[in-house]
Amino acid sequence: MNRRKFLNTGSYVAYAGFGLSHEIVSVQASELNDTAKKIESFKPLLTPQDAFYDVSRGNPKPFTLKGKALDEARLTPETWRCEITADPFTEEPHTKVASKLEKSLTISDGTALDLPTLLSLGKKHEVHFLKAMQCLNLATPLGQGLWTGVPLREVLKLCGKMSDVRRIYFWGFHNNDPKQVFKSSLSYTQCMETPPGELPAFLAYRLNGNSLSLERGGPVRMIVPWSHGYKSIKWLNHIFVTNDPRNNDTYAHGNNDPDSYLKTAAYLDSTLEGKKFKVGDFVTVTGQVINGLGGLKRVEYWIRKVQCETKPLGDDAPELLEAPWKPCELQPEPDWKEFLPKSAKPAQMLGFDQKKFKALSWPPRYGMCAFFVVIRGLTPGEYEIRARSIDLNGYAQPEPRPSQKSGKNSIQVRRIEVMQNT
Ligand SMILES: Nc1nc2c(c(=O)[nH]1)N[C@H]1C(S)=C(S)[C@@H](COP(=O)(O)O)O[C@H]1N2
Ligand SMILES: [Mo]
Repeated sequence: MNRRKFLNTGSYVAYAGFGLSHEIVSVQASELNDTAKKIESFKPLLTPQDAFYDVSRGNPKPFTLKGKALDEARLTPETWRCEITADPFTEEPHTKVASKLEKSLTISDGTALDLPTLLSLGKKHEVHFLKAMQCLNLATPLGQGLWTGVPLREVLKLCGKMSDVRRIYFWGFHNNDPKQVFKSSLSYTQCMETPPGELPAFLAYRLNGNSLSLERGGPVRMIVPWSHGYKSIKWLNHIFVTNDPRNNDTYAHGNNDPDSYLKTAAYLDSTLEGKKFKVGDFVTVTGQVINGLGGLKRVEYWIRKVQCETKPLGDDAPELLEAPWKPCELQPEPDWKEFLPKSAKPAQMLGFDQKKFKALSWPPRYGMCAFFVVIRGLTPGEYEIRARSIDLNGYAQPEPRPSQKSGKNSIQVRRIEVMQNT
């Protein structure tokens, strides 16, 4: 980072809070882009396929298969097939009649969906979606990608008329071992109808403009734009419609909210943790913020001086709620025409103004971007730095969904030390 540049272009805002005074080196709008480019700890807006943090069950993990085993698992573009079948299940009082499909698609009768058929559906129905992949149970975003594919509802139409269907399940290759199956589901409505400006659940075959890698769940993976990662099933090979209205996702068994939406939340980069600075140094705080269900108003930070024995603060501690939180900057929106793979069309992007090719919100809905703040003037000592998001309803993280089993969004803290110059 170029400190001179900050010094020359920043206008300084000073304030005092809780006996602590420091300067926020504020960045003028015209300088935002230049400044952001110099911050080395920013994660890229589009995560390369192999740089996603991986969350996969299975033993062996499907992406480690090779050669004949890979063909037998139907995990190559030529061998990939997806079956679509109906559940004959009935049970009083909730499921009086069984679901039906006019036409099932199965491997045994040679009708299962293959990749050429899916790609040809894509010529008419393709969608692109910039999505933050976030595990409901992890406090760091896994990555962000531009996912491309065909809406699940268009694929279901291949089966003709559906009747008495209230949930749609899907799962992927699991070593033919029922104990390893990882499945997820949507309600009939969530599958068939999409709110204006949003995107439907879709079968993705490209990521960042390239074929979806085996490690990221290729040849074909489900993407559920609004939800946490557990709905986005990798190595997809079965779609199963049922009239059982209950949610029986694999994640429901783990005490998780099985119909969660992504949470609006700020996540601090871990690079700051334990860092030592000298008096007069610029302290650059960075992280990533997800624009979730409640939208995003801003990201804030709070820095306080601490002693070794200072007790940790709960997210509802009065000191924290009443602290002098100050706004952070968001990484600027890129020039999408330059930035996105050529194949991405604005008309098929969630939350984009189709004529201007700009996101309707920043970061785009269910996407994320980096945030930062530059601080100077800290006196020697140890500090805690926190960040939180404020949603469009005015709720500060982790409200309005403090239950961490509907997504990890507790307020993160990093400790740094400022040392006396010797
Ligand atoms: N088939 C299958 N799909 C899966 C999983 C899995 O274990 N098996 N894990 C899910 C979970 S819990 C998450 S958070 C995301 C992680 O996606 P990634 O590994 O591409 O980052 O994949 C989801 N899809
Ligand atoms: Mo997950």
